[in-house]
Amino acid sequence: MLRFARRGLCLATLVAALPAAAQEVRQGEITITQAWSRAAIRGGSGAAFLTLKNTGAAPDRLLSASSPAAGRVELHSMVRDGDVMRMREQPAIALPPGQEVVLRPGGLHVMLLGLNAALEQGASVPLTLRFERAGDVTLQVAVQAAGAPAMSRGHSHAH
Ligand SMILES: [Cu+2]
Repeated sequence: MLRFARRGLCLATLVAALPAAAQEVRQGEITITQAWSRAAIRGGSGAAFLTLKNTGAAPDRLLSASSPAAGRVELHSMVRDGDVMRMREQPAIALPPGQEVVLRPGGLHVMLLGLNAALEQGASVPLTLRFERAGDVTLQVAVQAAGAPAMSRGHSHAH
């Protein structure tokens, strides 16, 4: 890193690109990449996003998630209701064999409710995912700026 210290622009580019490429986690046939969350305040709620790839030949499902940082963690989707996008809890997220499922703003996400500490930019938060076949895995979710890729208008965190 020191070698790049004088090249301010390059360093900034590297840092900005880091969260997306920071970590690849494998659990059984499931590969998890690009785990990130937006910054959020203590007592509020946040959302975590990640990419799940089922490299196996059998279907799997993400059944639930948990985190010591949140009082409760739910799997959510976004559904259009007239002009407004609303969040809906999902009992599970299907992971078809050979396919990639992307949790992203405006779509599927892992909802962190009742944060017991602020999610601060640059920090990371542990998140445990429970898969039907692959089992449990804990990974670190990189916290990005609160304004990082905008979530769809109308995404309400009021629960
Ligand atoms: Cu949500």
